[in-house]
Amino acid sequence: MRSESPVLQVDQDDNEFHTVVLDGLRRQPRSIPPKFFYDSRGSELFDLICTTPEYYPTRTETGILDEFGAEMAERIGTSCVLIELGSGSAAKTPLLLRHLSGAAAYVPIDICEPHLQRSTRRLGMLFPQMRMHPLCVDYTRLHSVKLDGYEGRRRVIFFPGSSIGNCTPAEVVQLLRHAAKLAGADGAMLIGVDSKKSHDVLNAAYNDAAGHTAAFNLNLLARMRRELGARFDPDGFAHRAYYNSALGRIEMHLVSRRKQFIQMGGETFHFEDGETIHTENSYKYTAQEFQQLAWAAGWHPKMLWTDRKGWFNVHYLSLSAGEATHSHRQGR
Ligand code: AVI
Repeated sequence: MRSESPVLQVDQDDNEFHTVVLDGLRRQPRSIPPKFFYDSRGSELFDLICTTPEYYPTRTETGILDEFGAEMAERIGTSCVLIELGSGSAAKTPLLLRHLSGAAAYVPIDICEPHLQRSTRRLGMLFPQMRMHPLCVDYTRLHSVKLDGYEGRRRVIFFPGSSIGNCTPAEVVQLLRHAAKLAGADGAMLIGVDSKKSHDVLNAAYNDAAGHTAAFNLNLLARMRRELGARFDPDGFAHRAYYNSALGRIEMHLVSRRKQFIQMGGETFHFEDGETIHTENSYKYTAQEFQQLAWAAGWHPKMLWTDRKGWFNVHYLSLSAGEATHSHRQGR
């Protein structure tokens, strides 16, 4: 491996989980943001979700990257610095990195340090010539990321997996603005976005028969017990996920199976039977809806690749207005 930097921690707040959970339990309706799913176990469960037959986004996006990775590399420039947000296990990254022969560096950014270490090691072995520059930070705090060096190289933000769908539309615009700042004047972005489609397909994707999505959702409660000393019966809650068509999003909730309470930090939180903690939104966008958000954040949508069924889009955004625009390309 050419040069593997140690994982750098950026601006972490050890108490954040505690503060945010208490705050989320105090509010009505109750909610805890999805970034807290991703402890080590949660990240493993997410990888399992991605292997289920129902969860189509991973294999669909993988197919697009496999088919069009070379074209994407040509658009972003093969000698760029590739900055991946929420890199996780970086399973799809080789499909792009294999075409970036002259890349200055690969900069994975992820909240989960063990995951970051494992994936950086694996990619370092696959691409020994490439500099690995991992950063352990929550990508929703992108504004706190400073990346020095790499002058004269184009910076390209790679954000696959449709993780952008876990932000509200207003947060999307803010995150895309921060990404534009990090990318700099002639920067670019490749971003995977899940599309609107049949409600049956969407509902099945978040209610897989193997129960991995349920375990992923319920793991949040296990974390609260283990890490925050929260006291309650873990069997007292169940997983619920459904497509909210009015808002164009999947919603995930933890539903109280009966009247009960959670004790934490000296406070008691009463739950009615059927009351929920809202744990995740996963927004789905048509190509045009997403492009509107990109425009609002200062990006120029220049191209998009999609699969045969149009279930998933990978958008190419540029900060230079003058760059050529191409219509979209659909997979086989
Ligand atoms: C990471 N993110 C894009 C996933 C999604 O589809 O919203 C997280 C997930 N939640 C349940 N299943 C997958």
